[in-house]
Amino acid sequence: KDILGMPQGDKRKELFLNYVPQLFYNTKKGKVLLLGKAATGKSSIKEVIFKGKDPSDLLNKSLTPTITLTPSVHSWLDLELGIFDTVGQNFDDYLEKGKSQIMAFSNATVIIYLIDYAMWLNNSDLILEDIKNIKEILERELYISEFVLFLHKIDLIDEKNRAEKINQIETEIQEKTNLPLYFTSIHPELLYSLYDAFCHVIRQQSAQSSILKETIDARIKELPKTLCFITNEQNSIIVQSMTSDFDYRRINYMHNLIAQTNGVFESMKATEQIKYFLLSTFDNFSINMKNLGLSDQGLKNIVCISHLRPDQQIRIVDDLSDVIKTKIKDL
Ligand SMILES: Nc1nc2c(ncn2[C@@H]2O[C@H](COP(=O)(O)OP(=O)(O)OP(=O)(O)O)[C@@H](O)[C@H]2O)c(=O)[nH]1
Ligand SMILES: [Mg+2]
Repeated sequence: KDILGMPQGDKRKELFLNYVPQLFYNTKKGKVLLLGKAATGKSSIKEVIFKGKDPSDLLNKSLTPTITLTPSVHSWLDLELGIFDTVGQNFDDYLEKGKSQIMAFSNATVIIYLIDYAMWLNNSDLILEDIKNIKEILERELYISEFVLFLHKIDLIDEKNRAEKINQIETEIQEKTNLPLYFTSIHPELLYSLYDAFCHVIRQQSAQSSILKETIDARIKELPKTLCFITNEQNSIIVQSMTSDFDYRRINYMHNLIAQTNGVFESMKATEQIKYFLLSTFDNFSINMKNLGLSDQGLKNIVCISHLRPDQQIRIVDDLSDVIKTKIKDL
């Protein structure tokens, strides 16, 4: 050994070579901080997105309130994401200078402040005060986190006035905070809103995510009534793209159908060599699911739903999965 206690000669070379993958491996780390008052839905969001929990179960049977700051690590494409689920009841502690604040805020890449829709109606001043305080902490402590707002539980807005109400709230919050704002819900019919928001926030951090999104957007843009998405091992949607003529009210129906089909596809894959799963509906939709064979990269299936003929759609999905494989492996 030399004076630093490092082995000499071949042993040293071996040690170095063992470290090479750690030095050059492409995984980036990220930290997502979930903030918000008690019962705004932080833990529910974490369970749905990162643990693949059934959102209907979480709506029917609530989780117990979080009692200590709970970090957990999840892989998300090329990112290793630490999710910091905070204690709503102690929200004010995070605003005070001290240990809780440092644990929560330090090194956060993204801070998501959750606004409960009902609370916004009754107590918007308190919420705006929280947001102002968080902004001040970021400026004072020179944190460079991305700060975004989720207005959560939009299922509680009457469907007839939802679009209008959302517009109105958006204008008001933008005027007062000038922060990126997403409208979300874990209600099964609106779950896509949560996936969309999350994918959007994470896209800024993940090279893979932006490449996948650009690739799919470009490939499907001329296709008739098309929705295409990619899932990970937890069956969470990590990238989603659709054409403007795709009726967004059908997204939920399609997600549910795919979720059911997925179970069948999985058990068949376990015993048979299945390449595609293809369905046709009476209203002329072809639905096609294919395993990407990229589990090492955190990707599972590509799913495409469109008004194409089944054979045309298979070609598109094949094409897309080939392009995706090359691009992901080139990263
Ligand atoms: N209607 C509706 N309820 C939701 C939604 N998301 C979560 N909830 C409900 O909100 C309540 C609180 O959810 P939690 O996820 O425990 O909230 P939290 O922010 O983690 O709360 P603390 O741990 O106390 O800070 C539960 O009853 C959930 O079922 C949603 O999108 N819509
Ligand atoms: Mg919680």
